[in-house]
Amino acid sequence: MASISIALSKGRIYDETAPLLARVGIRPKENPETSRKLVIATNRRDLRLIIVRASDTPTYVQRGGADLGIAGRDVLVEHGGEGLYQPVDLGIAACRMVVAVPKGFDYERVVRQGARLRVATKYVKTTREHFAAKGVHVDLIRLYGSMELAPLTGLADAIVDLVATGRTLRANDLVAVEEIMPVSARLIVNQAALKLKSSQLRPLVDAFARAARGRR
Ligand code: PRT
Ligand code: MG
Repeated sequence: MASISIALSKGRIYDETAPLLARVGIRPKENPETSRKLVIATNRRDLRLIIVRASDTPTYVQRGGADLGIAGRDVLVEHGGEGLYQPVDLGIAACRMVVAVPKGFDYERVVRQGARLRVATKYVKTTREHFAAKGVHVDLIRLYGSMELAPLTGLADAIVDLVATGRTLRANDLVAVEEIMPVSARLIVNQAALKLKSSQLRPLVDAFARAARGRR
């Protein structure tokens, strides 16, 4: 049997994927959260887990570094999704991508008046497309994390980031003024692998789909 691999990231994605893996019958030999190994064997001799940065998952699967992957819609939209099938919305790691501004900042007025908006985000492409569609001129400031800090320090007028409970925004006196998209994690598949290893991959994709339905 050919060897197959699933790329996923530690933290939120692994936490919420672990019960799905169990339901699909995949038992990692080590806990990725505590192990330093980046390639983790499982109870299935033909299947291993590849531990990657969340934003690298689509790249690994697109280029065949992994056959399957689990990635947030935020990461997939920003990547573009070329070379990937996205057959299953797993419904896990749910949140929303929003535009947020400091409390008291009149976002609607800036948009109405067509003023330039300085927006900090790690989702540069998604953000550019969102504001282009609205006809709003933006100066994009690319950050790699802690976007919430940008408006507090005068670096930006607004941010585009993910919100789950809303606690982080509140703690930093920011408010969401616009939803860009609802986000959850999807199962992704390398298109060539699905053809070449279809006898192994098709049943796995179906099993993930059933496991995801089961958790709702
Ligand atoms: O850490 P690294 O740089 O490797 O990558 P990452 O930070 O993108 O990874 P991780 O593990 O933090 O997130 C992985 C995926 O989880 C994301 O790509 C999303 O699809 C999903 N997800 C779901 C979230 C959240 N919910 C979320 N709340 N990712 C991040 N957040 C952050 C958000 O950016 C903000 O800073 O949590 C904060 C807001 O949370 P609340 O609950 O205070 O609103
Ligand atoms: Mg993180």
